[in-house]
Formats: sequence, C-alpha cells, structure tokens
Amino acid sequence: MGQCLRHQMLWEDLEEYQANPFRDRICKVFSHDDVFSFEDLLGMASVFSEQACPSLKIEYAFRIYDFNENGFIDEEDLQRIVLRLLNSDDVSEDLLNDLTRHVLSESDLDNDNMLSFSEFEHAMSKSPDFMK
Ligand SMILES: [Ca+2]
Ligand SMILES: [Ca+2]
Repeated sequence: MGQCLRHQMLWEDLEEYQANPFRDRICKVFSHDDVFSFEDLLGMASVFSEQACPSLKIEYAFRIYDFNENGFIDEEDLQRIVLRLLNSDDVSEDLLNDLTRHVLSESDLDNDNMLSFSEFEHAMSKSPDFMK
C-alpha cells in the first residue's frame, strides 16, 4: 500500500514537472554529472511533494532560479525567471526591468541588487504562494 501510494505521487509530480517552465533547470539541479537517474527522480519527487520540508523546497528553488550559478539570484536570473513564467520572449525591456526592480525593492535587504539565499528565504517565508 505504501509503495503504491508512493508511485502514484511520483506520477502526479511528473505531470507537474512536464508542464514546469523551469524543467531544464530542475533537471540540472537534481541530476548528477548531467545524468538523471531514477534515484534523482525520486529525490526530486520527494522535494516537490506536499510533505516535503519547506526549507528544503526553498533551498532547491534557490538553486533552480540561480541560472548563472553564482550563488545569488541577480538581475539576470530574475529576468530569465520572469521570461519563463510569462512563457514569452516578447516582453518589453521596460516591463522586465520594472518587474526585476520590484522584486529587488521588496526583497533585497542589503541593496546589493541581488538576492542572497537568506534574502530569498526571507522573501519566500513571507509569500509561500510564490513557491508554486
Ligand atoms: Ca545567479
Ligand atoms: Ca542582497
């Protein structure tokens, strides 16, 4: 019974994964040496499941959003996040800049124009819906 439930959850998570605009990043973050094994898949499903510990989710979200992998969510990352969420390349530069400035003004506590993990964590804890 437990095993069965686990498999069903996995498939539900997979459907979400297929529709996820960040799936290439998710794959990168969860795979090892660019090989995505079944164990990685299980690890991924456990992080995306409802029961996963929120701080673990935040940790993975941060790594997924850090496109250029410099350890910060900077303006470049934010613009790429916005483009993917809007699912369009046809977004004006002004709108992009407005959105990234808005995010930074809300969450960049030390004003260095990028979000450290603790700033990101803080922002997430204020708006848990953003995780979805
Ligand atoms: Ca970055
Ligand atoms: Ca900062």
